[in-house]
Amino acid sequence: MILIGMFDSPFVRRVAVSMRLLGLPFEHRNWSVGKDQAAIREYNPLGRVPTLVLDDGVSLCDSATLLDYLDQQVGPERALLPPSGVARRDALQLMALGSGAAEKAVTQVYEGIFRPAEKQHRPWVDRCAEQMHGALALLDAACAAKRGPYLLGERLTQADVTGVTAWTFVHGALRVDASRYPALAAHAARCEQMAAFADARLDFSPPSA
Ligand SMILES: N[C@@H](CCC(=O)N[C@@H](CS)C(=O)NCC(=O)O)C(=O)O
Repeated sequence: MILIGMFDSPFVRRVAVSMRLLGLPFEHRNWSVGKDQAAIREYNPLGRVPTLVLDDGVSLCDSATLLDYLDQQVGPERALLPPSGVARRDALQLMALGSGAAEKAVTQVYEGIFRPAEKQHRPWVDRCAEQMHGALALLDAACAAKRGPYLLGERLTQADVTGVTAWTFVHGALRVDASRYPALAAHAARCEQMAAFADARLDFSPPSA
């Protein structure tokens, strides 16, 4: 499989980390949504990343679609999203908070890199920041309340992958202070030591077009 997109995208990164955790090898095309837009569109008319090109040539887009596909490949015993019940509900909710925070962070970053200074609208950026912080506060509370090494207990799930990659992105790209979300920052620091996260390491200079 070919994974398209840079690891400075939290959405690309949650897919890369998941593939590594699930033992699914991939070739990485480190393409930027700015300068490599035309190349990305050949595989995904939305021009977005992550895009995953399967071995039969089919291209899938949107990280949620990709994560579902990858879980299906390994079966319910190894899938990162719990198969049913309260664990599935809670994992999906935490994933929604993580990806929602990441989306609001990406919007703030894009305001700075895709718009000329005179067209940037501060109230919109502030609103996105507030929404992002609302989600981060809930993720931090979930990390503080966790009973075990991972968000849902003894086993690492997609809630951890999405929450941690979202935090690492906002901390790196927007310089959100770790002291504001100590439990989330500590959980992320532990997970980032794992090989699956380290292999998809991003060197944070803020994302570029
Ligand atoms: N909901 C999408 C969001 C993906 C996304 O926002 N990707 C950004 C990079 S972080 C992108 O492709 N931006 C280029 C664009 O939207 O034109 C997902 O989960 O994959």
